[in-house]
Parts: sequence; structure tokens; C-alpha cells
Amino acid sequence: MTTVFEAAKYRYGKYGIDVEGALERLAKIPVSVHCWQGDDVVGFDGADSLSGGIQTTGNYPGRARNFQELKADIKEAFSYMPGTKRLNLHASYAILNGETVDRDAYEARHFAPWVAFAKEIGLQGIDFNPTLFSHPMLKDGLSLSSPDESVRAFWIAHCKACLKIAEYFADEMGTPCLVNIWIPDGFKDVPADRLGPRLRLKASLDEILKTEYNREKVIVAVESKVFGIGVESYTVGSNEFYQNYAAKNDICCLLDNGHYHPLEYVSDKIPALLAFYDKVALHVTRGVRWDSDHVVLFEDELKEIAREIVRNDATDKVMIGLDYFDASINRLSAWVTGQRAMQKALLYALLMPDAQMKRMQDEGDFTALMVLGEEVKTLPFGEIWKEYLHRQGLSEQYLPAILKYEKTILEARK
Ligand code: RNT
Ligand code: ZN
Repeated sequence: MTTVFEAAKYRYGKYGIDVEGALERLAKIPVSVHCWQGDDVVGFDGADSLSGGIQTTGNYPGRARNFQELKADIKEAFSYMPGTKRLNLHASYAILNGETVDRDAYEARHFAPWVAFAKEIGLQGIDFNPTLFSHPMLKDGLSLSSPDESVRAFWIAHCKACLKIAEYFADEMGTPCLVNIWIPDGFKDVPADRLGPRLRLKASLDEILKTEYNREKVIVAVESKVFGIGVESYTVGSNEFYQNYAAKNDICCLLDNGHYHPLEYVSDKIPALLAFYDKVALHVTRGVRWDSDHVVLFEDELKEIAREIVRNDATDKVMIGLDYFDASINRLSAWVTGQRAMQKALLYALLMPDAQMKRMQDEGDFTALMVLGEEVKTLPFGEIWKEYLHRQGLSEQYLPAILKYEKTILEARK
């Protein structure tokens, strides 16, 4: 008897597509899952509200309020996520246990419980983000670019501390740790000086990179942005600024697909950067009209991003991280839906007749290219996806289990 999966595989085979190979490759592509979907980006180090031009909306019950709760939610949500997973942490999730220590003095030991947890649930590694928002030292909305030297010094010290912590993560987990620097710095209205803040940011980054750290183990990235809420007119860390900074200082760019003008596509930026960089980092998100950080869905631009990673043989060069935070629906379900959408897009990309399509392009056969491109869109992708989940010990349905968790665990958090 031929199973539905085998029939689907046969149809892909007609196009020369190796389904078994795709399934094996997919299981190995790491996706770094952000911790901050679990608690609306609040963190544990005392910030009472989110600042820096980013916002979570919604008040679905059951937000994780502490390490124990967040750990429990991660454990539950991650158990429905297929593939190789990493944990993406923010520095504001330090476990301080009542100790009075500020972000400029965080140490590896403040994150040791996270390492133990990551090992316990079998994660491939940990990635890290200094937290330069939701903190009183953000003066007039500025951090590394502030005209106030003490403000800059505080945040430089924070980033330096983060590089050390990242090295600890890499040592403990046995895989490199990506440290992504994003700052909210900018101005609401037309600035009188656009260059000054950027020169200060450049000097601050230079200072941070003077830290001794192992470049094999710690990969530093800078994340640009076009604008944020309250800083609509000008962003210090713009795309041009960081791309040049990264190129000249041999660090890496992180592309967040919510951080560009709506008609600019990260799928097109990935191959542009791959021509120059060994590594490209991503924050995969879904912006609805602005950088709204909606849950990632299996949509056209996500597919195109995945295709650029896969067809350029860059699954070990592009570091995929997720970045969305929706507080209006069950947070665990949001987490799983977004992570699965990323995995789906990668599988979809792995099941494309890329070699044939590239050849058609090079031979100028754009008629055949268009026809083939349309044909493969209706191949029985769902059956392959289902088989992938099955081999991962998962099923398509995860919502009933999560709703049970909601009833027993989340609803008790009052
Ligand atoms: C903000 C950036 C940044 C944050 C996270 C929480 O616009 O995308 O990456 O979302 O660091
Ligand atoms: Zn981001």
C-alpha cells in the first residue's frame, strides 16, 4: 500500500526533488527562539514598562512573571516546536535573586540557571542580546549615542559585560553565541545634528569591541532600524550606518524584516550581504503596517527569505532568530505558530527545484521559469510537512494541549 506521503514524495520526485534529503536537512537548521514572547518583553530586572519605541499590545491572561513561570512556558511551548532549537535571551532576563546589581555589572553567574535549563531541555545553544531599553539610564531616549558621557559609559559597560557572558554561553553549550546589539536611539522630530549621534555611537561600538573576546565563539551583530514609536524622524543606528560599521570592523549585520521601508525586502538583502559577509543574522518577524512584531506566519516574504537561505546554500551562514511579541492571544500558541511557520518556510524552500530554475534564468528561458515556478507551488507540500512533524514525534494539532496548559497553569496565575 502506498501511503499519502509516498505518493506526495513521488510527485516531488518527478521534479528531481529529494524529499528525504530535505527532511534530513531541515531537522538540522537551527532556529533561535526568543525568550521574550513569553512575558511581553518585560524581563526580570525591574523595568516596569517597555521603552525604546517598541510595544506589545494585548493583555491575554497568564503572562510569565518570573523565571520559574517563563521556564515552564518555554519548556511547554518548545516541546511542540520541531527541529533544532536555540534560546535567544535578552540581558534583562538575568536571574538576580534579590542581588542589587545593575546591567553594567552583570556576570555569567547571573545567567547560569539559564544554561542549566537550556541543557536540561536539550537546546543546541544560547544567543544573547544586551538590553539597551526599559531602563532609567536611557536618557532622553538615547543610550550608546547619548551626549552624556556617563550614559554612554554605562551602556558600553553593559555591552562589554554581555560579550563576556556570551563567551560563557558558547563555552557551556559548545556552539557559538550570537550577540546582537540593538539600540532604540533616535529623535521624535527633525534633528539639528544627524552626524554627531552617529559618531558617538561609532566611538561607543569601537570601545565595546575592544573587549577581549573569542571571535570564534562570540559573533557580534548590529541591528539597524528605520524608525520606532516616538522616534519617528531619525534613528541613529540606521541601515547604512551599521552596514558600513559591520563591514569595516569585521562584525555581522542583523536584518530584522520589520525594520525597513515597507517596499524593501529582507529576502533581497540576504544575498546582497552574502556577497560580502561570512555570516548574516536575522530577526524574523511580521510587521503589519509598521514594525508591529506580529506572530510570524507562512507567508510569501517568509518563503522568499527561506528560499534565499536555502538556494544560496547558506543554512550555516544565515543565523535565523525569531522576534515577535503578541500579548493578545495565548502566548505559547503564538510562539509555536511562529516557529513552525519558519520551519515550514524552510521546508518549502528545501523542496524547490532550485538548480533547474537557476539554469533557466541563466539560459534566459524566462517563459519556462515562470511556468515551472507556478507548477511547483501546488505540489503536495502539506503531506511532507505532516511527515516531518511525525518524524519529530509531533502532530499538526498542538492547540488542544496548549489550551489544557492554559486551563491548569496559566489561569492559576492571578
Ligand atoms: C526592536 C528590535 C529588537 C527587539 C528585541 C526585543 O525593534 O527588533 O530586536 O525587538 O531585541
Ligand atoms: Zn529585532
